[in-house]
Amino acid sequence: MNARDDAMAEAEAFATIIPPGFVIGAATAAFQVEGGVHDGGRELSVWDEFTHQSGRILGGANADVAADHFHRVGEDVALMADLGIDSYRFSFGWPRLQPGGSGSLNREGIAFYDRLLDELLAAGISPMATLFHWDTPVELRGSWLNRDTAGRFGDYAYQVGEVFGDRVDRWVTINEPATVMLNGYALGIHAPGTTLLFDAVPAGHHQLLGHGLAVQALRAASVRGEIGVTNVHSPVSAATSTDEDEAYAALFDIVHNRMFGDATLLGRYPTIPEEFAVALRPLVEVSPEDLAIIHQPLDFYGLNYYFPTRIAAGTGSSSSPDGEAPALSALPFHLEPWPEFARTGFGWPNAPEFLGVALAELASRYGEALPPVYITEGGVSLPDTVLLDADTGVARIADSARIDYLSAHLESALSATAPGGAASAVDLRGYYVWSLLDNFEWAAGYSQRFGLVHVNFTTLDRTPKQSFGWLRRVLEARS
Ligand code: IFM
Repeated sequence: MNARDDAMAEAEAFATIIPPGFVIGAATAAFQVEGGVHDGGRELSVWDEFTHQSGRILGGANADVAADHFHRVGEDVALMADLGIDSYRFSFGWPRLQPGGSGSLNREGIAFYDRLLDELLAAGISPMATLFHWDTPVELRGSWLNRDTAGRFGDYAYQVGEVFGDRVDRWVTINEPATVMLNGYALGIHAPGTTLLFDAVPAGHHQLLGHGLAVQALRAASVRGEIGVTNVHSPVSAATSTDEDEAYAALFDIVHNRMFGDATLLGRYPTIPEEFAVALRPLVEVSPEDLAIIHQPLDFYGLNYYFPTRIAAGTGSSSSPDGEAPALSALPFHLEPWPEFARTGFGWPNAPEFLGVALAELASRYGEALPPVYITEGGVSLPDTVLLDADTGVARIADSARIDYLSAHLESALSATAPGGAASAVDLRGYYVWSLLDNFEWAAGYSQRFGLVHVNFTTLDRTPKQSFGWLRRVLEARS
């Protein structure tokens, strides 16, 4: 057997652990792949503004072209069909569908997503659509700090539901409101770039309100698909067992995980320790009416998992997991490294066992209130290695580390949720690889490649990586 045969035999062996009916998909988001930012009546989002401010994005990159998916949608759906995924998770671009963030939907924007949905369905690929993956229209002044944005989002959700509700199988209202609040409003490394620290909390609360209003709107629009939300969870540990480290770890768990999970699934914010009651006043003083809007029955819960977090008291380095964040040094705690884990291209700890921990935390925190779960994102950025295939002489992108990452994470999730596993109470329904394509990775620009498919950002040529071949074989070989 040559190396290729070995790899295919490994993929076939791996396929045996995937339960029948378990959904395997790949994910992208509008701003990260579409490009065509001035085409088809699209207007600007806060991310367009942010990427054109100097010093915001590594290498001065912007997403004006990104992976040019807007012009290459046919080619990209053909790649998905070749890969054999069950489902594709994408996001509707808010400024493409509703330029300006109010009024009726843009016909050319509708035509683009009509085409995408029709081609997916013709290829037998089930669409999962996210309504908001960070591209707030610039006209919504104050953005998510302004409570009105939640109402605008509900209105947008209703119209999108009316137009596409017959073809989307699963709806995600909002993707990772924690990242938007923390990176965008608290630390200033994402759009809109404010460094409000704890004063950013209203941006989280308003997204949650927007989520609740969007669920109501989608139901009012009688969409036929299931409805959920996607939160990113990072299991949090204290660096030591001192009271201070424990207290800050609990604080981080609140603002990163619990604020979003508890509100959407339990209809309350977590109990705030007295010493943080002033900093987190909007959570302490929230009205029952707002919580009732946020707490909508969900058909599924979307979990994004990338890495665990270790917290220690005291100021630390100014780097967040997503880049330089000088505002971090104003906080009384910091993120400690995890030297025991290998690191991804981004420098994130590669810790598959913590995906099982994240699922077990969902089970223990939410019990009966937890609907079926989809892992709506998981993946790794790696530098490319271009190799010449010894048999064929053809250049290929060798990313065996991505194969290892994906198989270890899927294995961790499936064993944790199997009978007898720490998260056996979780009804885990699927896993979406982040990402289908190399794309625009926010503050890191084009420096972090997460794709199963390599994108040459000069020619825009697509080249499936070794991991694409592995996943294709896994998908073919499953029972
Ligand atoms: O690229 C992002 C995505 O937009 C949201 N979740 C994390 C990914 C990797 O950083």
